[in-house]
Amino acid sequence: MSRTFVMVKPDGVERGLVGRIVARFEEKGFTLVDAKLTRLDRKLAEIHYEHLNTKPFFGELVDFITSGPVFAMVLEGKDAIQNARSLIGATNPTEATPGTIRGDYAIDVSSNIVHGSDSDENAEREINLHFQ
Ligand code: IDP
Ligand code: MG
Repeated sequence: MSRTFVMVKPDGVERGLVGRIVARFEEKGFTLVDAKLTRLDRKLAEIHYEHLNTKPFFGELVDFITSGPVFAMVLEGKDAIQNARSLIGATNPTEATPGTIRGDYAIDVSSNIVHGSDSDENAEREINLHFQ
């Protein structure tokens, strides 16, 4: 068993998709171990996405993720990071397979509905960052 950090982004919350997205993870077999509706301040968002701070879209990314409430979760299950990433789908929704969350609910890479940790060490870092 391992844990991952998943967050419904402001577009998903605004579109009323939180319940459906949580259900997708529960149906897959994950256990929800912690969750909160919250809003990231700029500093927290910059730390969350610090690995991308040299990218040209970094400012836009921080603007977007701080633009409204997010729904942050800790999910537990076997191979949690990999299983969550495969359910979430490719970063660019154009390449995300139908049946994945991004494949079914998103159309634009800059508002792709959901975040999921990409490695064991980032999962631990993100859980500690958002659920102190
Ligand atoms: P991930 O969310 O699939 O792990 P990352 O490479 O960690 O993808 O990028 C974080 C977020 O930054 C993506 O989910 C996406 O919303 C945004 N992003 C990634 N690449 C681009 C881009 O080329 N233009 C605009 N936004 C991007
Ligand atoms: Mg990532």
